[in-house]
Amino acid sequence: MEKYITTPIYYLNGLPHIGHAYTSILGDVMKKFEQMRGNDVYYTTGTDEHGQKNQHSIEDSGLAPEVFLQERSDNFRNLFVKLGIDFDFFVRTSNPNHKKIVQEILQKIFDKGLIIKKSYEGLYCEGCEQFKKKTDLDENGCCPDHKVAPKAISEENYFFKLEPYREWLVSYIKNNPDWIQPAKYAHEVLGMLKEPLEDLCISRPKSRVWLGVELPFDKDYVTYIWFDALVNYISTLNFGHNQDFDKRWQNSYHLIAKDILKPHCIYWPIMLHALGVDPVSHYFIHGYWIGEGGVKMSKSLGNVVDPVEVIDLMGVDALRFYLINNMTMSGDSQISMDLLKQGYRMLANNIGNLQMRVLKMVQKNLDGKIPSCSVLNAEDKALVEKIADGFAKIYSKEMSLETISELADGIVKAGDAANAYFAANEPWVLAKNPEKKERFEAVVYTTLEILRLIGLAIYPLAPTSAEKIEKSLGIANPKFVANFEALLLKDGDSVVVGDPLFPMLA
Ligand code: ME8
Repeated sequence: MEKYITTPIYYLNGLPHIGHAYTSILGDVMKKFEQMRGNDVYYTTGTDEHGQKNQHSIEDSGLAPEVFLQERSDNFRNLFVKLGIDFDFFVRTSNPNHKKIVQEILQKIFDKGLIIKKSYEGLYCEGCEQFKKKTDLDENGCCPDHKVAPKAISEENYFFKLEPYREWLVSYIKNNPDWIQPAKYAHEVLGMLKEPLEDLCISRPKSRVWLGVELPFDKDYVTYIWFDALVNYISTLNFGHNQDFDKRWQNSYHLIAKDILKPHCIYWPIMLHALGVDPVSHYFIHGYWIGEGGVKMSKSLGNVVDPVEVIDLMGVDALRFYLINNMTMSGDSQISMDLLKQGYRMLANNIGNLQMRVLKMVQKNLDGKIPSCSVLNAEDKALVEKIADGFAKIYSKEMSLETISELADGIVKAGDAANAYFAANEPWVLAKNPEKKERFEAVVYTTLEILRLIGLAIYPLAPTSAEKIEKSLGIANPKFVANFEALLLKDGDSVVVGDPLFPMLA
């Protein structure tokens, strides 16, 4: 099946942090998970290069806009490459094809008579790039996310009427309970739809904002950043110029954090509906990584964990695993260097040590060769099969945030079970007794086979480690396919004792 996974495209007013890394890693994990199940996935991430917030950063930098945008966008792209993120296309909204499609869509909606011009007064939060209602603000009259009072703005602009679509959207959400996941966010959106929707201001006068896509029907204006940015999800598929557009769009997944629920789950489906296009098939919405001080990490607040520092300390896979394993489904999740180190040690003790201990035993006592599975007793087999079936079950589920988090949990549990089995059977004692040779071989085979299954299952989360695990078990060209048949390790194959998967931290 053809599938399409997207992340938000990130603003360029700061450096990428753990929050951005997380959503883009999550998309990559989902892509690999789907690929292991035989699906053909197109995955995009990228940068949002227009609007007032980016414009002010360019002005502050003193650089030429193209130079600034290129440099800042490359920061994201380079980090994502470093994180092993296998995107198929890196979106940049400054791309001429994207701009052309934004203009075509605006013209279509304008020609349908859905856009009007009027003067407007409102409170604008530059951090959100959105007008705010008084009821959206905290007790100090500030934006709850950015802790800054929005600016009062009065100007003539173009507007897109949302209210005529409200009833349709409410029924769509109610009739498609899996559309917005987790369900609490669907309820949140339904809450926003209780009141009539204000007209969406879709333009900005060039006198205030010059960094944007010019309106095709008025040269004095640029397009509102959200109207432009959301279109990336279909301009990437070359909407309006691609006969196969529906093939991907009908199995599409938007990954976002809860900060951008309203533009994604209200403006975007309405824009598409006005164009006669179905909404995205699924939204997967996650919470925030909360930094020190207990507030959302953000560039504007300056309390971010630097992903490059984490990679330099503990490597890509440990960071990827930590993020997937520790984002709670119910809300926000704490992150700090100390917590990351704890997560690293857990991986090192759980999978890393086990792998090293058993491989060294094979090297020392079995001439480096994998023993035969014929010596396994019923208990050994039951353990391997239980773990294999557990992974098979997870890999047969509908893809969701929950499934991916269950996968991380299943890996840790399989590692725990293998460690408990290893400790209880004391192969280091068996190895010394020639009469127990068969039992020794059975314990070693069982442990190696569980490691093989873990290596397969962990691939989406920790691809380099997965490859290392499989290769250490004598599988020269590992294929990462969701086939969890048990007892496939071949006797006589040679194990390879390499460096530890997760060495002691400096
Ligand atoms: O909103 N925890 O860009 P943005 C978890 N350009 N995820 C986080 C996070 C945190 N603390 N901080 C950021 C924009 N993110 C628009 C999007 S899409 C058409 C346009 C992640 O740079 C998360 O995915 O503010 C969040 O939704 C996104 O970055 C916001 O990135």
